[in-house]
Amino acid sequence: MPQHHLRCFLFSCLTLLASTLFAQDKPNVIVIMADDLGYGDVSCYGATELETPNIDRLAAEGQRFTSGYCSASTCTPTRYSMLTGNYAFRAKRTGIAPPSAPAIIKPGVVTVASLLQKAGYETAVIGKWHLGLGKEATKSDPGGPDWNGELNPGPLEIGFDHCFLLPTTNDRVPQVYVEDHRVLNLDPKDPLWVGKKKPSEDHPTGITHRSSLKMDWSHGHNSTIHNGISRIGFYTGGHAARFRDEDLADKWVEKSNEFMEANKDNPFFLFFSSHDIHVPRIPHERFQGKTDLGFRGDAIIQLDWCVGEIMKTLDRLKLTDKTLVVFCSDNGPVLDDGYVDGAIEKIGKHRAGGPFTGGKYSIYEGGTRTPFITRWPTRIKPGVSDEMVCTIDLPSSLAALAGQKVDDKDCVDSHNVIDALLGKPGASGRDHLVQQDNGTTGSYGLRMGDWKLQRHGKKRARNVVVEAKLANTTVDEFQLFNLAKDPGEKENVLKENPEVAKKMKAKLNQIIADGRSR
Ligand code: NG6
Ligand code: CA
Repeated sequence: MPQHHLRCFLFSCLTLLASTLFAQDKPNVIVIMADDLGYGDVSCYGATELETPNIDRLAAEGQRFTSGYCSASTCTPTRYSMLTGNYAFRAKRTGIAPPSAPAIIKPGVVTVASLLQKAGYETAVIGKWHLGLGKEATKSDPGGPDWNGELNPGPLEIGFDHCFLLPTTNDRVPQVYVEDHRVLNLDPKDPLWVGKKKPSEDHPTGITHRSSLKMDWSHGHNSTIHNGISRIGFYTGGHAARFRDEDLADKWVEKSNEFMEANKDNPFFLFFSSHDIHVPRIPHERFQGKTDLGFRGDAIIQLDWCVGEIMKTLDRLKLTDKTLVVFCSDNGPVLDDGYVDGAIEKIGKHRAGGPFTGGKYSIYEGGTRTPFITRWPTRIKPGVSDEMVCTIDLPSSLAALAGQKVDDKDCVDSHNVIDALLGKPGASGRDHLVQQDNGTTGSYGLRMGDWKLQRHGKKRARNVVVEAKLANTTVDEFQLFNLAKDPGEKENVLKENPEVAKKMKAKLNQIIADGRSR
């Protein structure tokens, strides 16, 4: 072999070796996203009426953030932003998705999953999706999910190698699992039909068969009945494919264990998308009655169990030291979200939003400030961080961790806060964050340092805590709060601080108008 060929050959070998070593150096990443879990719902964030030992252990071994946020106070927009790194208010139809919504994130859009996939990770989402499946509607085709055929596009078209899903959210039809592009266990002789209108005069619903329900509804949620619970939307067929609500958490853990085991020798990214503690709250029988808070509290215990099982699997596979775990929520708490499950009656001393006002659907802090924990034993020194971080920052931050460059045109609101997430001394989080609700009211929050500006599109604030209950109130269009002195956003100090208010109003307008904030 001529000498320069030999040199070339040796150089290629070294590069290959280096990239293999580097790939092994990349930590696994698990994002555990809870559903509707409030700041005060777990014991390491101050809950006293129940105990969450596994989530507490995660916090004790990692960083617990006191200013950890999701970007919206409902599910679909937070999940859209967590994956794409773009504020949901910039895109149409990113509000709560109906059962038959087409895929909201279009194929090829850069996501946290595609960035990590490009960095050599095996990627999976397991659990609740609620970001639509299937094609866009056209004149001749209604679009949306083809339940009996290919459910495409979906997660596999935006960077996930595998998915095992609850397609929407469990108070919406249908109660089936979707694995990759298909409904699991579907019998072609019993096709699945999903629609908005009652399929026949005698189709049993939550209205016609109310007395047969195992959990009554309080608003909405009165269409097709499955497993004794009436839902939003109608469906028929697909009986062999239907699951029991009680078994969801076990299934997410089972599938996650399979995925981690299969990928124990290569870097993986797992988005563990829990359905707990969203309604209908139907924890497995073994968790029912575990708390005095009713099924809402019991569902928190079930969520904590899931976290414990994932940690056990990491320990067993000797992956704990090689894995960054991020624990977060998709929006703040709600008590009655459509079913009569005792959440209000049994609340007692429990404060789901911790010291904050507002919850799900709200731009008060309680709507988006949620538990947020990072753990990676070999890299993160245990502690508590007051730095501001948000689920929308995961694409840029995790890309940086995996050595991937994020193009300027992508993830336009995702800040690289990886050093803050890893708890590095002196590292800062974001200096501003826009908080949105479901995106339908024109209401926004803007936090900058200790200041919080609220802009209420319709001068109505939803789900504000009054005497531990969540209620709607009428508010001024603009309000300003000093969170350092008044974390509960009780005293509007806008009149006393006109300059701060002016600056923040301008900043909010600018972030919206610029189309980007990174
Ligand atoms: C609301 C539902 C609520 C819940 C929410 C979505 C009614 C009256 N309310 O429209 O029960 O399903 O949508 O929650 O139907 S989320 O966490 O998935 O965003
Ligand atoms: Ca939610």
